[in-house]
Amino acid sequence: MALLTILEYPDPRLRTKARPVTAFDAELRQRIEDMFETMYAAPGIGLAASQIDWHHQLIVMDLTEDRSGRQVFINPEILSKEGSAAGEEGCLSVPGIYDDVPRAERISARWQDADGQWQQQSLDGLLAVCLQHEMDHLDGKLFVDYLSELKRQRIRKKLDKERRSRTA
Ligand code: K1U
Ligand code: ZN
Repeated sequence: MALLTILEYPDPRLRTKARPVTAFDAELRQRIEDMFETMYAAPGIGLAASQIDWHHQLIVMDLTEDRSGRQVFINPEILSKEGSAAGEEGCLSVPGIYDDVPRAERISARWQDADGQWQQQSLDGLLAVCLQHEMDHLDGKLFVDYLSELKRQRIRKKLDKERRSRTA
């Protein structure tokens, strides 16, 4: 297993559009394991492949505290959206920043699992919010894109300052 580097805002590679996953092989299974290890170490509840600079439609998620709820979403599609839920979100690519983002409250989605089998389910609560956040990553979109330009400027400055003090 390997800990992978998570790209940080405003890295332009985070804007790359992810391509579909086509090979459901041992290499993909290893990447999924590495992404779970990286997400747990961060720590986070979700991670999109775009964040580790692999631009394919792969997401891992675990909303449990005891790491018992591993979920893998490959080539996900949202079929329908209902309601609205504006909640506070964080992002491992924008460390230490939390803000409200407007999301659909319930979604119906389909995706492939690690064996390539199609799954379809209605999702709500944090699972629905997290999947929308991670699917934005696959589209090259970040939660800060929903905020004002002034907030984004402040966030860029804060993260720059933190990076400079880390490397000093
Ligand atoms: O995509 C990411 O960067 C992961 C992100 C997912 C997410 C969180 C909240 C709302 C929407 C999407 C995170 O995991 S941020 C960290 C976090 O939420 C968390 C960390 C430790 C324990 C519990 C939560
Ligand atoms: Zn994120």
